[in-house]
Amino acid sequence: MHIDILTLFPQMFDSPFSTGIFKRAIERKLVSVNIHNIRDYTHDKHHTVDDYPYGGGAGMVLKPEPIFEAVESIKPESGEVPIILLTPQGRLFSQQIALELSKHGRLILICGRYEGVDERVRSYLVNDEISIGDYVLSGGELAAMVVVETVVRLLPGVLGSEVSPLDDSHVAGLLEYPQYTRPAVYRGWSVPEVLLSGNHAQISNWRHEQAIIRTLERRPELLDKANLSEEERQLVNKLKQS
Ligand code: 6GU
Repeated sequence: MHIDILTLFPQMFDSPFSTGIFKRAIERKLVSVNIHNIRDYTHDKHHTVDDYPYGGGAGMVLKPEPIFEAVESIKPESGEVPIILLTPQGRLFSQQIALELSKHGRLILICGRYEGVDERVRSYLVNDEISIGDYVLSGGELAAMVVVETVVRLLPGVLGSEVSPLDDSHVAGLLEYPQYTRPAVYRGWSVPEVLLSGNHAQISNWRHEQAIIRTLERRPELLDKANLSEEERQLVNKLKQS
């Protein structure tokens, strides 16, 4: 997958892309990322990227020309490429949206600025708008990193064969079960007996039940959307009554 990111703050992307699974994925050519400075697409002496809002009001608005020109210079002539504006007004990001984006060979992300982006960018340039949650960031950069990280770890080969992203919380629609490692007793606190039993069927049942209990306690609304079997639904109902 190839990802282009348009931003006013390219330096912000230095460290996330040079560490961890990202660095490995880039080195193994599973993904490539190009960061473009929107300011490089201005033509005036002062490299102006924003201007006062028509009609008045506080804050500055990102001008349309540099953003259109940046996208036009990197976008291939043909093919459906998602051109995504990161903005608090976008659709709420989720694992499902990440999965959908991971199926494309290319993505173009535009980091907006909280105060605003000229509406013509929305109307005539982008074809998707994403927000990462109901809170305010000064710009779309951190949101773009969240989206890119979530998408990249879904690409084949990125995590290696030993871990499947399909087991993660939110993929099955449930939160993950509790995990333990050695020592078996720490400060008098013991690891649940069943995990030491070596009985794989029992362990699997316990984990599944814990995932359901945890989801019910912390994020009950997720259970309404989760794909549960009849047996699991009965367990949920039993737990709700107790
Ligand atoms: Cl995508 N941008 C900004 N500025 N704030 C946000 C956001 C995006 N998502 C949540 N808050």
